[in-house]
Formats: sequence, structure tokens, C-alpha cells
Amino acid sequence: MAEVKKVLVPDIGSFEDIPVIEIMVKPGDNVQAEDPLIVLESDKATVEVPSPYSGTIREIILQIGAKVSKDSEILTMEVISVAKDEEKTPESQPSGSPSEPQPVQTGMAKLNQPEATPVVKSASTTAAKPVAPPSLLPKLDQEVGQHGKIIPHASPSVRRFSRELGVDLNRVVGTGPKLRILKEDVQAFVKQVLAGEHSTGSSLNLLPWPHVDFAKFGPIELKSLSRIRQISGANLHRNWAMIPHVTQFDEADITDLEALRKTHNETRKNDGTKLTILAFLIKAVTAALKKFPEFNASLDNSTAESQLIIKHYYHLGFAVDTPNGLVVPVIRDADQKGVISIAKELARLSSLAREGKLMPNDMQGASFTISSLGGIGGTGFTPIINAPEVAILGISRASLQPVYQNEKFVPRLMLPLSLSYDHRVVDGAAAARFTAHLASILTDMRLALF
Ligand code: CAO
Repeated sequence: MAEVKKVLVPDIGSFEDIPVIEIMVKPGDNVQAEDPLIVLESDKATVEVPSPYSGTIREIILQIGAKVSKDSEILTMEVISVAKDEEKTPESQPSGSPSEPQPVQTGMAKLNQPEATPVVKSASTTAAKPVAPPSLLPKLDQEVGQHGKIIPHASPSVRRFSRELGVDLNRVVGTGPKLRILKEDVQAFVKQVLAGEHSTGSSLNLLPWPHVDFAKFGPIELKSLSRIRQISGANLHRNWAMIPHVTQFDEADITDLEALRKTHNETRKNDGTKLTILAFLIKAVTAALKKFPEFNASLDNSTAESQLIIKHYYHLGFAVDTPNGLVVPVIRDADQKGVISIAKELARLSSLAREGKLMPNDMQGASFTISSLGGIGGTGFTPIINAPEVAILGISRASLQPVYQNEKFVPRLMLPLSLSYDHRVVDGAAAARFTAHLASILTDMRLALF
């Protein structure tokens, strides 16, 4: 006849107040003896507490987060039979009536001490004995392996589940407490694999985005992102995540260039063409790209053997800050244009960008991009590569610096350069040579002739 029994936490060594991090059953569930009921977790191990009986769960007494010790009440259940091990093991026979269901108290290792010997106390004796089902013991060696290697943090039943499905837990991101891998995480991983996300590498397998009720902390307002921002945001996100970026910093002495620019702007005051530093930069970058063609390229990953597509045209994109977000119009064939012609086109495309009137064609075909924040400020930044290009040049604000020349400090106007490059295509040494060469051209624009 069925009988309602209370299930208690078995002996967990000298440890007390171990938190419950998972309750694996609910009222009405039918469980077999030794099925896991709850999961406890210390700093170093997770431990499942198995059911001592077969039967039906009646009531869950404790809650997730409760701290338990030996004999804490877990749940009540309508018992059908005792665990098989107990029936088989003579010394685990209950001292009372043979028909009375008795618990098999699966002992547990000291949770924080790998050297501790697991013990089991049978129902009939309190003498320590080796524990029966090893799968239910805390697997301390599975949490921190040899040589300190971090091993996926998951309970034995989740490990068993992942083994059944052939899932490598190293590839699963845990969403449980302390990033513990839950059964649902393994299921989600399998779904992603079936959807092809893991096999193509397009998923980063990251934790879900945190959802916070900000209104709890103070007043807030909601503002939609502009269409441009949504499109550029998605592109920036992909480029940042998929390209191994490195940024090379350098500075160029543009004292003479600035003098030339100012003189030109004063003498040509009335013809409406204002030269900005960016026009000279486009010219100088074009010359540097001719010397270092791998920066004027794209990586083609579409075949088994990756190839570099070197472009023999020099279409330079430049980032424009507009009220609706970032856009990148393109100056075509910059190598065939003079600085004044480039400056005129810069002005035309920038104002079209700010008015939201650029045509798709105005923003296509760039082989290299410049992002200039020099008109605003800053000493350096790490621009994100505009894929499928392989590099981008960031420009910050030029400032007068004391530079040691001919045994004395002289004031020079120094322009900060930040070159982000795709490290799959460009080596650090090549990037340093590129920025050094670019700096020398900006210092003496005559070098752009060669
Ligand atoms: N150092 C010092 N001064 C600089 C400078 C620099 N690196 N770059 C520009 N300036 C000066 C200009 O010379 C100009 O001063 P004068 O009027 O005295 O000549 C002033 O700053 C304004 O220049 P500008 O920024 O309007 O013109 P520009 O040709 O240099 O730049 C443009 C045009 C379209 C690139 C710029 O307006 C812009 O939108 N920049 C933002 C780009 C951006 O958002 N990048 C970030 C992308 S990643 O989020």
C-alpha cells in the first residue's frame, strides 16, 4: 500500500547551509528510486540528491535558494517501493519491518575538499561505507581538472543528458547560477545546431542579453533608433565580432601641411572651396595604399582556400556624422583627383549625407575608409573596420606638441592616427610601416608623388 514519506537531505559531511540551486521535480511527478530530486552547490561542486524511493511527488517543501544541511526536509512523496540498491544490499536492510519502505541515504563527499572520502550511511547502520552510485557523487575533478583547466559546470544529470545527445559541454553556455549549464541550455544548444548556427560559426554562443527593469531605478524614456542607426549598428556589430581587429597608433607632423592649408584657404577665400585636413589625408592615404596594396583589399572566404582580392582602384569612404547616424559616402578614384577636387567632393557628399539625400551608389564600392573625429576632438580611438575592407584609418584632433629636433624642443602640430586592421590579412609590422609611411607623406606631401 502506498505510504506518504518525507524525504530528507542525506549526510553531506561536515558541511552545512549548502544552497539549493535547482529543484528537478514537481508535485505529481513520478520518480524512480535514485532519480535526482534537487541540486546543491558549494563553491566547487554541484551535487544531486537522489530519491530514496520510487513513487509520486506530493509536496515540495524547500525552495531554490534555501540553505540545507543534513536532515533538512526536501519534499514528501507517495512511496511505491524502496530503492533497488537497498533491496539488494543486505547491510542496508532496515531494522524494522522488511515491508516498510526505507531510504537509501546516499552520502556525499565533503563539497569543498577533494581529498574527502565519500561516505554512505545505510538505514541499518551509521558506519561509513563506500557510496554506491558514482554518478550521483559530486565530481570535484570535473569542475577543476588537471593543471587547473576549467571544466564545464554542470550537474551529473545534465552531463548524462549531454552525453546521451553527444553534446560537448565545452561548447554550451550555461545560464544557471554561476553560469552552471542547465538541461535547457543543452536543449537550446541542440536547437541552434539543428538550425545550422553552430556549424556555420555565425553564432557567438553568448549569454542572453540581460533584461533589466530600468524604471525600478529612476525615470526613463523610450526612444526608437533611426533606420540608419539600426542598419549601421547591425553592420558594426558583425564587423566588430567577425574581424580580428588590431589598432596601430602613430602620429604625423602636419605643421607644414597646416601652414599650406591655411595659406590656400586665405588666398582662395572667395571661390568657395575650403580645404580641410581630410582632403589632404585622402590624397596621402591613396599614395600609401599604392605602396601597401594589401591594405586596399578584401578577404574572400567563400572558397576552402581563402584569397585576398587586391583592388587596383582607390575609392575612399569617409564616415560622416549625421543627425540620423553614421553614413559612409565614397570618393571614387581618389588617386586620379587633386586635393581641391577631393575637397569639393567631400563638401558635396557631406552635405548630401547630412540632408539624408545620398543615393545608394554614393555609398558603394569603397576600398578603404577614413573616419575623422579631428574636427570634434580626442587623442585616439579604435575604429571598426568597414567590411569587406581590411583596414580603416581613424583621425583624431591635431595638437601642438613639443618635439625634440636638432637638440632642442620645437612646437610641432601633431596629428594622431589610429589604423585598425584585419589581423588575418595584415601583420603588425606591415601596419606599423603603413602608418609610418603615411605620417611621412603628411609631413611632406611631395612624397605622395612617388
Ligand atoms: N585636427 C584638428 N582640427 C581638425 C581636424 C584635426 N584632425 N580635422 C578637422 N579639423 C578642423 C577643420 O580644419 C575645421 O577647422 P577650420 O574651420 O578652422 O578649418 C574644423 O575642424 C571642422 O572640420 P570638419 O570636421 O567640418 O571637416 P572635415 O573635412 O575635417 O570633416 C567630416 C568632414 C564629414 C568627416 C566631419 O564633418 C564628420 O562628420 N566627422 C565625423 C566622422 C565620424 O563620426 N566618425 C566616427 C565614425 S565611428 O562612429
